[in-house]
Amino acid sequence: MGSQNEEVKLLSFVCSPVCRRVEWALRLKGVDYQYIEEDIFNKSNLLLELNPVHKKVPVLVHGNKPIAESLVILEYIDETWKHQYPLLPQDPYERALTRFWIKFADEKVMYGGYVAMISIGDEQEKKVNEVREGMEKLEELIKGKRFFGGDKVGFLDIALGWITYVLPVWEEVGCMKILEPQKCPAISAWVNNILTHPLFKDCLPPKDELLAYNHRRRKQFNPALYH
Ligand SMILES: N[C@@H](CCC(=O)N[C@@H](CS)C(=O)NCC(=O)O)C(=O)O
Repeated sequence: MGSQNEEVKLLSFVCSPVCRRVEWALRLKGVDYQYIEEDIFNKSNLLLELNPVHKKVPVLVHGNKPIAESLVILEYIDETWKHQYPLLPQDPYERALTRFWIKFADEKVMYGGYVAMISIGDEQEKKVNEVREGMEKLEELIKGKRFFGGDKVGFLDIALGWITYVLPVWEEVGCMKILEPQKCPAISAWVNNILTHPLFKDCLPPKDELLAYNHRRRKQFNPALYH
């Protein structure tokens, strides 16, 4: 088993919400790490060596062991530095529920939101409606709580944190509205709780870079919109 004291490196990309969640987890646990920015349009040999299957960031390297896939990395971090700020609930059923909602949120809400941003017309409208429905399910989950983790930030808050700062950029770039404060007042309050929390507010990507990157993605799929 790896020692907690071995060196930690994170191959990351500033605009990636799945990389950002790993940084938040490391910071919450108080783990020192070396940040390595990757150019995802011109991938380094290091990335291709460390994540030969998907060739994507994030990759966490602990000692000499690489780990890919952000949610797998988050669980690894939680298990390795288990006494420092546990992220997943201790009860197996609560843990299973947390994993269920993370999977739902990643597949339906995050991926759906991204697809909506790069889509246009009827296709975009259909996607926006699907993602809004997903958001309403998350609204039920957080009603009456400050954070998804209860009184303090937990695994779900880290996994869903992208909603607080990337979603508004996707909405702006895609000319769409997904998070409706009247329909999702608890999520809207949570967004504010996250954005004023010291962990998150000091570790967010610059908005201009997020806008530029996401416009670049939308343009790739709809070049005519950018003439
Ligand atoms: N399911 C993966 C998604 C990773 C992913 O899509 N990373 C993007 C950055 S947001 C990437 O490396 N893209 C490069 C590419 O698609 O070639 C995770 O959660 O880690």
